[in-house]
Parts: sequence; C-alpha cells; structure tokens
Amino acid sequence: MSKMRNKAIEILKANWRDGYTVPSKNLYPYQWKWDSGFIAIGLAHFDQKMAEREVETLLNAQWINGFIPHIVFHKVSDTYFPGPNFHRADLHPLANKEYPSTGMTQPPVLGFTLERMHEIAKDKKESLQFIKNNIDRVYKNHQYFYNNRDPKDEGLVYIYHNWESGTDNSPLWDPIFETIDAPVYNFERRDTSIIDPSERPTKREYDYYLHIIDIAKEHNYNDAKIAEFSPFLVQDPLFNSMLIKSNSALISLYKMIGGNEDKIEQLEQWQEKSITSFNRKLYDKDLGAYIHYDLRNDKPIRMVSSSSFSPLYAGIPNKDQAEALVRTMMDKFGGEDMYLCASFDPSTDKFNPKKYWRGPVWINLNWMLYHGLLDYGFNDLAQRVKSDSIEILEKVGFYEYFDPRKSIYKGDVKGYGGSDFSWSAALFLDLTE
Ligand code: 9YW
Repeated sequence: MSKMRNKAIEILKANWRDGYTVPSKNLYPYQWKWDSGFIAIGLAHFDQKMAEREVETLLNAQWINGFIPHIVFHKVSDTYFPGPNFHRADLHPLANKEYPSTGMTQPPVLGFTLERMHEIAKDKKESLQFIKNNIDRVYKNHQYFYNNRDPKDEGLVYIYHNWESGTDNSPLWDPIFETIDAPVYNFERRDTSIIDPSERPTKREYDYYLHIIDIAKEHNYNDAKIAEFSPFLVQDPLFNSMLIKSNSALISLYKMIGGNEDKIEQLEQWQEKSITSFNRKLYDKDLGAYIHYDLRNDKPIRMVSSSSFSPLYAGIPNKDQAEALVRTMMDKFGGEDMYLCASFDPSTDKFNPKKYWRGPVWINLNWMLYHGLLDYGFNDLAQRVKSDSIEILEKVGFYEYFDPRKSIYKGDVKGYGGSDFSWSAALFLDLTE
C-alpha cells in the first residue's frame, strides 16, 4: 500500500504547475474546477500549503458575479481543443479579466473540499485562517447558482451544457442531442491523437458540444438568455447533490469560525427548499433511483447512472429511498462479476464498459458513493465500493477510468483514458489514509 501511496504522491507532484494541478499531462493541460477540489483533498494528505494554493488559484479565477469557470486556461497549450479562443469567456461583461477561462462551470465541489481539507490538516490554526480568508468566495459562488441558475425558483439549479455535468458523454444526453440541429464543424480534436478514439466521445457528439457553446456565445454568456434559448437545460442530481453537500459544509464551517448568521440562515433556507424539491422532482419511485430532468423539453430523463446514487453523499434520501437506491445499485450494477460502480446502467444496451461516461468506473464517483453509503449505515456495501476502487487501481495503476467487468482483468490489461490521472491518485490517498 505504501508503494501505491508514494506513487500517488509522485503523480500529484509531477502534475503540479506552480499553483494548480493539471488532471493529466498533455490530455488535460489546464485547471479543471471539480478536478481541482478532489485534487486538493489528496494534496492535503502530504502538503497542506499546496492544497490551499490549489483552491486559492481556482478562486482567483472567479468572476465578479460569483461564477467559477470549468476550465482556467493558465498557460496556452496546443494539446487540448477547444481552447480559450473558442470559448471566448471574455464576451461576458463580468468575466475575470486576468484568467482566461471557459464560460461554463462544473459541479460545486469547493464547500465540501474545504471541510475535508480542514479535517485532514495537521496545522488546524493555519487551516482555520485559510477558511476564514476564502469561505465567502465559495458562498458567493452558491449565491450565483441560486440567483442565476434556477429560473423557476425551485431550489434546483440547471446546467446548460453536458460538460458542466462532468459526465460528458453519458447516454443521458443522447435524447437531448436528438432534439438539436447542430451543424457539422470543421475542427481538429487533440484528445483522439493521445487516446484511443473508441474510448472517447464521437466527432458528431463534439459538434453538439461546440454548437451549444456557440449559442451561449451569441448571448454573451448571459444567464437569463441561456435559460431562455439554450437547447440543453438540465437539472442534474449529481450537480445538485454536490451543491447541497457543499451548502452543508459551508454551514458547518461558518458555525466553526463564528458570526455570519445571515449567511448561515440563507444557506439553511436554500437547503430546505432544495432537498424538498429534489425528492419531489428527481426521485423516481418505479426506478428506485434519482433521475435527471430535461428542463428545456420539460420531461424526466428516466435512466439510471452512477449519478442516480450521488444524493446519498448529500444526505438527501430518506431511509426508504436510501434502501431503494441500494437495491437498484445491487440489482443493476452490483453483480459478482462487476466492479462497482459502473457509470451507466449495465442492464441496458446503451452501456459501453470502455467508453468514458457510458459505462466505465470513475474514482471520484466511487469516492462520493463510499462516503454516502457509510453515512447511511450501509457499511458492507461502502467497504465494497472502497475495496473495488483500490483493487482496480492496484491492478492497472492511476488511470482516468476503468472497465467494470472483472473478467477482463487478466494478462496485459490497462485502465482507459489518461494515465497518471490526478484525481485517481488524490482520492486513493484519501481512501487509504
Ligand atoms: C474535457 C478533466 C475532465 C473532467 C471531466 C471529464 C473530462 C474532458 O476530463 O472532460 O475535455 O473536458 O469528463 O469530468 O473534469 O479531468
């Protein structure tokens, strides 16, 4: 184990770029928002200062309206497409002038990241000071979400692009893309010259991704216009669970540092409303799972993915719902021949065990599910998620995503996507502390 831990630390040090960490050398040469949170948790295990700098650098890229972008393009690189010249975040009048970025976001990890970093920190005094210095910026980010991403005032925020979900090419989005008339773009992908194209999204999928960005750009990334015109507008249980988990973390942290009663009260109001709506709108009793809601076409997306179980991590389900989730997880994802937890329902024909978010196991989702299951007292299943994650990483190394079928782990087998992948290394450190 200690050999693996040393390797994980070595990877994180090699991916460090003076103030932030790239998810994977060449493949992802910038700072990604949700990666950054998970990475900071790993860094905290061996270098508190590095972890703090990681978070601070991301927060420095925050916009005047509280928005935090999904990629911060610190140094121009020609190994990734689309870069800053395509995204043109500067079209938004409140964009950060100093840090070029995208005009979309990613799941709100920073609240629970700060809380976990504080638990890990050796120097609690220093950590407390760090929290005092930065917590309001995270609060402002939550305020941005509730004020700008919830047009019907439901307590549930929307994402306007599949890249905002973090689960880029999940089959969840297929029916939405069928409603969109995207042009055929002429561009040069970089990812497919680094990674086997069969493990990545298709060219046609990229056309949709670019087209949705172009529509947002036509409106200078104005939130109200995006809510009105974006062909992709979804309430995502994973994204909202992470926001709710981060709300709870902010409440605890504000209580710890004292004062800030107004913010605590606001956070508690958001929590109550969000959790009620979440259970009313996103829980599907027949499926025994949480689902996504297509706000643009006003209909539920009745499919089960690893995101369907993420509300466990945020304390959203009641006891009956939590039990139903566990049954669904075991029935559909948990066969003895499978590692938990496939990213998409293995019992459907959309499942592809090799392709990115259409089936492979991802360590960040497993990390959330592990904690969620533990919180609800499903100790055996939590331990299985944890030991499955460790076993895969030990078998093939710190890749980006992994085949859930146990039968293929013989002979010369590898993980998929980028190697020496930062959050796989970081969360391994946290799972095996
Ligand atoms: C892309 C960096 C990102 C993750 C996403 C994952 C992938 C590819 O890599 O996105 O081109 O943005 O899907 O969740 O943040 O690791």
